[in-house]
Amino acid sequence: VLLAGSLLTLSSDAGAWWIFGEDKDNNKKKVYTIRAGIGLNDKSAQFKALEKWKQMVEKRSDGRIEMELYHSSQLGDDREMMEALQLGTQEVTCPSTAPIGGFIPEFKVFDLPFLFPSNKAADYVLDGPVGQRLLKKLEKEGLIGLAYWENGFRHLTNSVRAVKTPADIKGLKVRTMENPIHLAAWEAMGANPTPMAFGELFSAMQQGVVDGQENPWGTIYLQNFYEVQDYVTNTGHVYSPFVLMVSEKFYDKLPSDLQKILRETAKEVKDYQRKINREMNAKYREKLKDKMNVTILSAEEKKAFQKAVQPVYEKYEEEIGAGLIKDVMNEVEEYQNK
Ligand code: KDG
Repeated sequence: VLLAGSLLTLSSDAGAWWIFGEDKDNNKKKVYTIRAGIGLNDKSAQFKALEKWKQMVEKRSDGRIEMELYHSSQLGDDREMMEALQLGTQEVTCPSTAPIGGFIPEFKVFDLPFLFPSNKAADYVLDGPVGQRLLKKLEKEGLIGLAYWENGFRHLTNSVRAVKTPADIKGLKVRTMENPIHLAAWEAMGANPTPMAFGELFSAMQQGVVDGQENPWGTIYLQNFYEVQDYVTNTGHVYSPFVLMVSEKFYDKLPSDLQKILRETAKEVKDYQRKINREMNAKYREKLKDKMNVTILSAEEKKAFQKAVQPVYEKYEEEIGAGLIKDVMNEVEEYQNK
């Protein structure tokens, strides 16, 4: 009776009724804002894919999710952004797996040198049971892994000399991502590696704090690294996956239909992101020939680098887990025998 009474009172006053109706509507249309940040710039395949994802999410959620995109480490580096996701002060980021190793040790498996023979083999493992098992582990750290996107095979650039053999690497100061496996691999190849956030890399190369770095062709070109680096070699020493992830604190607040939209669209955009990333890496590899001294190693020459980093597998076997390394290798083999 009381409720009916109050409704009656409201409806007898046109203004109050309007507010009541509007309020109900607002509840249904609560808008959630996602701030998505990455380290690469707005020309990267990663950013183009985020733009596509934003369009899809905003459309499918009928405007109930709004996405703001930030590039070039505007919101911080990979590690800082993951920490912000944990705190719930940022909603989405897409780091390389390398810095994820500092949160979930098992992720270090993907950064073992020369693990994946091709990006198709990487797709098979990442989208398969082992990759998905690891994504799930992120939840322990307050992070929800939505999908693996691609950074790609990394190649060494430097400002000192052309690199054709591991001996040419001796003494080069190489910037690495923040990951002990990357450090160990470069040490094993004779370099003098220094971990550093991506946002500091260009000026570090410009000022000679480091001699070199390693990243995929697209990044070397689109971040203008050729302006401060003269030599590049197709070392392809490691394949870097990206993980598109969302803050669990934020995700838990979303109604389930919106959670589903995020999960589904992240997977759909994955194929687009990988496709344009591969096209860009192929295109910029050619374009770099006009900008840098490019050394292309034969399969035989690459073996010397592979041999040099072999001790890294033994060194990290215990920390990563011999079983996990084996699982990944078995899936790579399964892909190759398909
Ligand atoms: O947006 C991704 C970057 O933050 C970073 O992961 C790029 O490969 C990278 C690097 O070298 O730090």
